[in-house]
Amino acid sequence: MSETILILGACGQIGTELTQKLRSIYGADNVIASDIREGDAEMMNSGPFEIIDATNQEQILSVVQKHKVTQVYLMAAMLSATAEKYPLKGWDLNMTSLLAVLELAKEKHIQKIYWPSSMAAFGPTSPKMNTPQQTIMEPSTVYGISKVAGEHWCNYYHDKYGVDVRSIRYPGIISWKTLPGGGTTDYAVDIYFDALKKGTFECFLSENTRLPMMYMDDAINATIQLMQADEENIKTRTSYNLAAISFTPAEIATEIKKYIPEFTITYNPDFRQAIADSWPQVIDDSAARKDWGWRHKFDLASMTKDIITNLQAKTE
Ligand code: AKB
Repeated sequence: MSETILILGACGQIGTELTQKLRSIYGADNVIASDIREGDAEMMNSGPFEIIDATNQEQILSVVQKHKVTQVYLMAAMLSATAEKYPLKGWDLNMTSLLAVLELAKEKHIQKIYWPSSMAAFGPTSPKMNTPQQTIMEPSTVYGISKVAGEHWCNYYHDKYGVDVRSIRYPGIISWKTLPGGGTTDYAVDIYFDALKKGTFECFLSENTRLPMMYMDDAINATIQLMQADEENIKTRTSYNLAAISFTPAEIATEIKKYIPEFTITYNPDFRQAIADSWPQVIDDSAARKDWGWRHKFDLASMTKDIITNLQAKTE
């Protein structure tokens, strides 16, 4: 069956690259990008685009009906650091948008939903090493609370109404095409830009803060692979743990120095340190590997090489 896909939050860090990849697979006309405001020229010119406030169920429904949408990827969200500053706004955006698309699926307007959860769904009482798929989940951030609640809503709509909703607990996602905004793992993106531009970087996390991370290419492949998996292979309807690499600011700096020997890093931890300290260090994603065949491709060395090569080529 042919698919028509709507991406909510298409202009964000993951949405931008997800839109490009889905357009290359399903055809540009079959992937409708949307966001609360217009995107850059590439986004606006590469296929259909609609202005949608992801918390407005009526707006979503009218675009779903206009384009006969079958699948929705809900990528609009307020990330951990920003949501700590605006707790109720974070909760409202993250929850209202999810409940809006779950309701549309319940009413059979759409057939399949993708919704990202995060490692932020874990908290200080979760095991930090090899954090299991199922374990204690008592997050200490608003973002994390919205992710745990969202996971349970997904599971509830699946069990109660048969909604085909699929989800991944993303680690920190590292990209060079579109910058993230408002996350605690953003340092691992900013560091590459500052290394190339200024030769130095002030890190808002301390040198030995180990966090699970993943290169964007792997994250996009995992997302699409999960959405394309046969329904009988999806055994988890809360959200799947997903992992690739775990590193500290000191380790990423060492890797960057292989390309930019004069690069220096300083540490000035701020409020984001407490958020990072509440999260896992290494995640066990064996359920995703077993159920739908997830494998990551990039480690810290290959990711760094790819990012630096691409950023250098862009500035030449
Ligand atoms: C954040 O730092 O808030 C996000 C996440 C881990 O979900 N990148």
